[in-house]
Amino acid sequence: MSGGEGVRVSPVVLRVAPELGEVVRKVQAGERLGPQDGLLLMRTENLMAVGQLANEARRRRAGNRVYFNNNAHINYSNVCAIHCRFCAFGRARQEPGAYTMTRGEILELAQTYAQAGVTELHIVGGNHPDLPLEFFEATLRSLREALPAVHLKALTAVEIDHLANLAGIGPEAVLRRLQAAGLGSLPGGGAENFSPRVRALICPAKISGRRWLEIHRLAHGLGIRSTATMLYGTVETAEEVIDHLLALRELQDQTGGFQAFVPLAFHPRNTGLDYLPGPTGQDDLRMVAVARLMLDNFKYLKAYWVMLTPRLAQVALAFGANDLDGTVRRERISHEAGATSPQEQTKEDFLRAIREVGLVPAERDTLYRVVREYPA
Ligand code: V47
Repeated sequence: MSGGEGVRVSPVVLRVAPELGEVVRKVQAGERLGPQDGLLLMRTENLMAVGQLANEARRRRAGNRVYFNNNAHINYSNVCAIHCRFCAFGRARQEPGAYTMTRGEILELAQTYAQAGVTELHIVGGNHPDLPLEFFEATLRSLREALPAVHLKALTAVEIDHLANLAGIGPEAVLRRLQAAGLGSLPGGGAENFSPRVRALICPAKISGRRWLEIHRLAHGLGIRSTATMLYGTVETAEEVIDHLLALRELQDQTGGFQAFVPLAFHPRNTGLDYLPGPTGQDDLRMVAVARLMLDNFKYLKAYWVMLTPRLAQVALAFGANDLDGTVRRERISHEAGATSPQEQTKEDFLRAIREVGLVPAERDTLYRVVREYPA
């Protein structure tokens, strides 16, 4: 963050949370926060003070617009060769409930969504043991030919790594081939928490955090923008949250290729970690606020209503978030893990949620170009 002007942190913050004095000073001076500042923000009992600081940082960095888009998710297959303990979506090939869509089915569903006006398809699935790179090239090509105006945000770094292994080539070559076939950007899934300790406990067979970052770096180098995420509410410590955010901030300093950050609230139901309670509502808000304060080089921070519920996502707009993701339409990954949010939000739902809290709605495309502005 640069320049201290415009930060209006109420003196009440300092009175009720004196331990944040140095952090408040840094935010006001536009100084970058370090790991110890992050830990203070994670640990202070005064969540409202953290929220107020983050709200001011959001206002200064990104203004009063709150963004959303008209998008749809297509989860092409739940067949997955790695069995992450936090996931309720993945299935072994022969397991009841396993499904894989054909290219024709994906195209047909995409066309239905396009008729409803979507500008983005978010296409992700499991690490399918026998869907080769050629399947994804052909699928993206048919989608691009049929729907040239729709942005294809497809395949997480985990799937890119898997396709590279199947094809016996490197991830950069995979990204180049997919880009030539119509890939527009990479979604942020699969980051979880980068800590090797956390990964060993919750997703031991998944690519490392280092590999996830390397694939996003390669994508940025090819001009493919991407999203950053972090799963929270499993077994991570406050230090591991801050380290994850700092790793994202460092890569963003180097490439500028991340468009947005999305904290993902763990949903335990039907997962191998169903004995965990999952994050509290206060954890959800703290994660949004801490991310806004630590990620000073990210302009957009999503309150992902699918995992937060639309009501808490609206509250998160006062804790540093400035994007509500999109209409989504049909989501399986968190709903299979117990998410209680609806399957879809309409444009009117977003307009109402944003206006009710005095902010200004803007419909965007995937690359954050404003498609339509609305009065406050
Ligand atoms: O990759 C899986 C996580 C991700 C669970 O790129 C879980 O703009 C909570 O990545 N509880 C999928 N989280 C969602 C995702 C996403 C969502 C919205 C926008 C963007 C973007 C990306 O959700 C998975 C995994 O990291 N996840 N299981 C669970 N039980």
